[in-house]
Amino acid sequence: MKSKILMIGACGQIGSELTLKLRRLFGEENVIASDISYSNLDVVNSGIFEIVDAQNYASIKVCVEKYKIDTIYLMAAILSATGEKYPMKAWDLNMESLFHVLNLARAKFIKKVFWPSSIAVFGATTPKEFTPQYTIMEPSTVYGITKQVGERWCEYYHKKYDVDVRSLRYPGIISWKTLPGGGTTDYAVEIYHKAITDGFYDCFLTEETELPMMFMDDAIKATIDIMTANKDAVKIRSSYNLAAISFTPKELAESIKKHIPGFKITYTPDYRQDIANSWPKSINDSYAREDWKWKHQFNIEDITKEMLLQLNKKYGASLNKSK
Ligand code: VAH
Repeated sequence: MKSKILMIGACGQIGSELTLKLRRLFGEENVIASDISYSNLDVVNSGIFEIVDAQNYASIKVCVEKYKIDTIYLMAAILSATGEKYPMKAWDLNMESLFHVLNLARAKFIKKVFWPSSIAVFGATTPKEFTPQYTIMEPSTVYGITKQVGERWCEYYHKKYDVDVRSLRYPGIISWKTLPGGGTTDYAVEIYHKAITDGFYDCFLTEETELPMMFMDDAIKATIDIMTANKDAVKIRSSYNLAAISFTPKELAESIKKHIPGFKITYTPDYRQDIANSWPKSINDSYAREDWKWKHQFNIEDITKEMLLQLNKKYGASLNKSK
């Protein structure tokens, strides 16, 4: 029997694309999208959509019972940069939503949970190159703290209550369909938009700030791979390191210049530089590659080519409209 999926945070950067992909894979009628507002019309208009408050247990439970949900993807969260502006809001949303979903699974209202962690669980004292799955973790952002604590609770609920919760430590995610919101890696999305609209980008990180990154299609594939893997293959129930590539803003700009020779970039680091400095440069995801055969596909040139192709279409269309 096909899964009945509830996507919480379906209007967000990852949630929106995950919803559209799952609808194509499992049928629109089997993927219920939800968020706190109707902020992504592609998602709202492509299938069943419900307003669900991720911080309200009853709000989630009503939706689970109404549609006989058996699987929840919990994609609602406040990310690193915004979390530093509103620390208690970030703690409340990121933790309350996780407990509600884990408790629904513990009470057997649902069977399976996906919950995203992040490389933000690592801190300045973590080895920065090829960061291992098991190592020092002293996150210095509220977002990173919620992800570290969340991983502990996921593993606890799995061991204590046999909850089938699965998780990935996402790197920075690059996509063209939905803008990211409030992340430190958002420069790697903004730069493509500005390269097309302005031919210029003022980057909020320094040119040599190397960070782990991934194209959205790879992130979506990894998420579906781990959620469809045999239960016994998912040996790590805190969260798996997940990697594709790493690059600096300078390297990304060079990749764009191959397509837009006149593109110019300047660097004006802001408060997000301190966050980026505390994160790894590259990630060792050998456990994911071994346990459930993870393999990334997109390198920096593939990403730049696809981002510029799709955004040129998007802006070209809007530019034509404005004429
Ligand atoms: C952020 N995009 O920048 C998120 C992500 C690894 C970074 O968790 O906060």
